[in-house]
Amino acid sequence: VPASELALTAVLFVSGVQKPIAVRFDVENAAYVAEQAGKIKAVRGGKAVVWLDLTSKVTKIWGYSEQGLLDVAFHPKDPERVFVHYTDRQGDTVVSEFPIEKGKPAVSKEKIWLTQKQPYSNHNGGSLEFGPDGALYLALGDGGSGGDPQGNGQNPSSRLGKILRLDVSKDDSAPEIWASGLRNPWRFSFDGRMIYIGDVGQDRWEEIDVAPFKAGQNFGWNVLEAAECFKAKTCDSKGFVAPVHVYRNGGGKGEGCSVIGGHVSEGRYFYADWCSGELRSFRYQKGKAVDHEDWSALGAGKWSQVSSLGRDRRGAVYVVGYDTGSVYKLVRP
Ligand SMILES: [Ca+2]
Repeated sequence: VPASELALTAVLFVSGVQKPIAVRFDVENAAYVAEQAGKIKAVRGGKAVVWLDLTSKVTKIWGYSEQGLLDVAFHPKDPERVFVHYTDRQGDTVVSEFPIEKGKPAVSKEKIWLTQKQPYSNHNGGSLEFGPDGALYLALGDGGSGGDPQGNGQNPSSRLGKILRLDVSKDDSAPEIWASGLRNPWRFSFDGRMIYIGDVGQDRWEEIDVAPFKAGQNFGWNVLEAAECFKAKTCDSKGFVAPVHVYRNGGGKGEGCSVIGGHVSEGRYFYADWCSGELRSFRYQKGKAVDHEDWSALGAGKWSQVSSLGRDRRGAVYVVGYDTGSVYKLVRP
């Protein structure tokens, strides 16, 4: 038992939610759980109550599909603005905003900021995060299928395979491409002036990128899968940001199947894997991932299929269990 396991324990935060994919916190640090089928539930006194129902707008979900409601983000300063990221009834991406009036979102006043055609049902990205500059950042996957057949990751005129920046302080902003060369960055987060991206891998490698908060960086997909050439035997990796941490995936032979990017708390970056339910952390130091720790034992009998991690406004980390329909909070005992 690593010594660090003694310093954290996982306590049940809320249960009885259906296929949860995110836990988020508003300006007042009140918690909300987003369900993939389209409901956002407010957690009040340990109970989850429907707060915003987008079921009629989002793609009907099935099995372990990658569509539906994907994330929710509360404006960091304005308590009357909430943003959502989902795939619609046609399977296309929508990022929109609802005004919050007297604590309730006005469902009829949806403002659509972005729509994006999706060529395949998978790799829709998901994350919605406010950056240190106050703009809203969102992740779009490479469009799907396998291997990025359309070459979207490296196509500077496609929004797919990118992280986009949206200045929501102006009424009529258009999204700009902020980072490229990503396969399916389901979850990314900011910590100070750094971005941490969990980029879900193809045949061999799950990847975590850590980079300065700076526009125009290219993370290599699909020339590279993590640090390896993807299709060609040799390739030119010049100009691509190399991952700081990778692990093997694939067919139960690897360590997992899909990285779930997480959050930094007290200097540790926590992340998980969708299949294995593993929860791990590292510290980012001078371009390297160091002090790797395995927290998976905290989840024994508690969660399976981790879909997301959360961080509240005081810095505590949460684990979202998809199959178990529950959220756990990591606390110091
Ligand atoms: Ca990469």
